Amino acid sequence: MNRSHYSNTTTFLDLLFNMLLAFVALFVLSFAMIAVEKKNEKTEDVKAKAEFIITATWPNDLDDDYDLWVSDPDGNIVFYSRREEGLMHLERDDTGMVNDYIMTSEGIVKFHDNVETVSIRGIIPGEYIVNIHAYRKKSGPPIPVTVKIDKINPMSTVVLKTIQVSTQGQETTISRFTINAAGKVQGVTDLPKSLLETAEEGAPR
Ligand SMILES: [Ca+2]
Ligand SMILES: [Ca+2]
Repeated sequence: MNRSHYSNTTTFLDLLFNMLLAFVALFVLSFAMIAVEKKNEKTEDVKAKAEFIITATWPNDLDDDYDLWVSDPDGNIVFYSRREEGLMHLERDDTGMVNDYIMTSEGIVKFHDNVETVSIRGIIPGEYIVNIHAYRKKSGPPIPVTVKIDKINPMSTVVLKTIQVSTQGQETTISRFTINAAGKVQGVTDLPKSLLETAEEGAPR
């Protein structure tokens, strides 16, 4: 083997080694990128747990029990006695002052706010109806009940509305809104529709 041949072989081996290093580096990098993508997917999963949050609030010092009734495009209705239907979930039925004290490991904790919450975990395209029903109204004068409908991904308030509830048994349609397949809110009206009557009609006899 002459000197130049030896030198050529060394250069070739160097080149080969460098190429191998580059391949290894690319390989490692691609795995790192897959890991990052997976992490992002996980974060998306957490974010996607609720697409819409509906809250109803009324003055904290009242022992009145107002209820959220929500229907989806498949005809499912959630309220205090059907807490989970389709992709909707009644997170909390606030009954005025009755369930304001919560037993925890730290003792009794008072939850002072009058707030009832329904979450919608996924999108079914079509019309949703949100009603407020005055289940128990101990207070005399008309009471303001505020309902907020928030879209989560991305965050925006679809409806923020305060109604006056004057009698026990009063049912008010807060909003009817239509969601398209992409999750976009397209139409919002408040044309009245009773969900108590709808639930009764649909109930097995
Ligand atoms: Ca309630
Ligand atoms: Ca309460």
